[in-house]
Amino acid sequence: MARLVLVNYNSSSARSNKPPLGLGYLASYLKKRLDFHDITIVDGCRNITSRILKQNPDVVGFTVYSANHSHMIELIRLIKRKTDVVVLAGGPHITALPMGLSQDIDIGFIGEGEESLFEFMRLFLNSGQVSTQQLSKIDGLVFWDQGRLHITPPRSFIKHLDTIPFPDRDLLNMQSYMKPSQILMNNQYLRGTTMVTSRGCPFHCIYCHVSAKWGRPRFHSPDYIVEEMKILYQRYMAEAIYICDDLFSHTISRVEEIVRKMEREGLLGNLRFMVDLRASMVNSELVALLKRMGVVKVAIGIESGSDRILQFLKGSDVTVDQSLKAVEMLNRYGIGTHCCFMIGSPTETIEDIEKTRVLIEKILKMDRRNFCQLTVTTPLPGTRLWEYAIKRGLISKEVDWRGFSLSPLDLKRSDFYVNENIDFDLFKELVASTYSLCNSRRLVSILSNFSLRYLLRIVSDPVLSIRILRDFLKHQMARFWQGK
Ligand code: B12
Ligand code: SF4
Repeated sequence: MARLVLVNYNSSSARSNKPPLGLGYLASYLKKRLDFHDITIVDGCRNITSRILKQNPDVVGFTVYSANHSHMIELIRLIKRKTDVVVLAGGPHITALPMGLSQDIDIGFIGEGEESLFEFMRLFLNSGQVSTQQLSKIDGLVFWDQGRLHITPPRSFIKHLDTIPFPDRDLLNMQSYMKPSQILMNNQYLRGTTMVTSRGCPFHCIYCHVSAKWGRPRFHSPDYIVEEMKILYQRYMAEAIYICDDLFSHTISRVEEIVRKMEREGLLGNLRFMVDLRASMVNSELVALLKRMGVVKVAIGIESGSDRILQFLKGSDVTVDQSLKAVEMLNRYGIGTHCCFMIGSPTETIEDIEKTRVLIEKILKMDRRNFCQLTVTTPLPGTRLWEYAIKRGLISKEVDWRGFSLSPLDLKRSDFYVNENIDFDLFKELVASTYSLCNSRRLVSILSNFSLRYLLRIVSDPVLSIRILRDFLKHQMARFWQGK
């Protein structure tokens, strides 16, 4: 019997505290369709090579992000030097740049992985190998054959998402993922985790890979969603769930049905949620529903205080005024926001950045539960921004992924800098001061969110106390070095 190991490798620079649900779905799908159970998921960054080899695998499958691409190739080379395994890779980077498949990877999986991996594993389990002739009959693959890359026709999406079982969280170290320090909502550390209720997004923001990768949105049914919530609540004892769909509120009737089902299952009031919304979709009917569901935090891509830049990034259906009104409305219902901003976009001027800074200040002053996050506009492969930047010669196609990071704290090289107006050294200073501004009210916010109940909980849990202190100090240090 063959053994499959699925790997989500986080380099120390891109460490994740959220479980790799994509691998969990792949595992549960193979179990369902093939009755194949010899699957392990190896996650994290410590001793990763020995942990993979210990499983004695026949096939190893890696998730590849642009951010971890170079680390991943190094890891794959190491594994291949030590053992003779078939190396598969899927995920956002392979999907975005299939023709850039490294020679170290035997087969790349483009887009949604469940059906393609099922077809591959079915053949592999039959004879212990899969010929290139057989591979060419599987949709959604890219592979090497005698030094040449072959790409098969695109894989069509699974029509009914509910046919995919819940991600196999038992293969993941959920105890570690669900430590209270991992899900932070309104500065309260809760025992929580993530789930996905849909795939795809109807919008086409220039910097985002999602609509290109996932196509038109598909949804899990409210029955499926609430059943998964129930498992997270009862079996994994979750207090909070971050629904990391790209856009949770596609329609109000869908959210309504979810809330009704939650009520019937006795879940209302027992779970707190964070969801992602688009400002143009926020209205009082939706916000009242979210409040009822238990949503305490909403992530919104506000991106810029300049309408000109915002429209370049997101299209003409969102304005700065609308974003501000969305935050105001959420706050009115007692919901905190996680507002995402980006600076360094093409054609952006110092005046545009100033408008963004003014907006950040306004939002932070509006409510202590508002948090502003800053990233540097980065052309990710598979996005229109990537095409735009290549076409204008702002970046090179031959990118060294080792320098890749979206974090303002890692801004060392200009390889991914796509603004033509502001000198890179000056830009670094602007990033540092805007980053500091985003975090300027953090302490006030932390202190004002301390309820007596929460304080007692922290005091009675020394591990949680140490974690909170550590996170706080880490953050202050980062601010200090940024300011320097
Ligand atoms: C939740 C999330 C996170 C979480 C958790 C990530 C995780 N461990 O899964 C956190 C917050 C940690 C995170 C971090 C980052 N993320 Co993120 N994230 C997402 C988000 C919103 C959902 C991921 C998800 O669960 N999708 C649902 C599952 C079903 O899809 P999936 O994981 O892609 O897996 C499917 C396929 O890709 C494929 N597949 C995946 N792996 C494999 C492996 C094999 C062998 C096979 C056969 C198939 C296969 O099959 C799976 C099932 O269909 C996506 C957007 C999106 N909708 O995908 C962005 C997204 C993946 N993230 C993105 C980015 C940029 C990042 C960061 C770089 C951000 C940062 N500033 O650091 C880091 C990188 C992390 C790293 N490890 O290097 C980009 C990736 C773009 C790119 N070219 O790499 C995305 C696409 C969003 C975007 N901006 O466009 N992210
Ligand atoms: S950023 Fe959000 S709204 Fe825009 S295309 Fe991506 S997922 Fe959709």
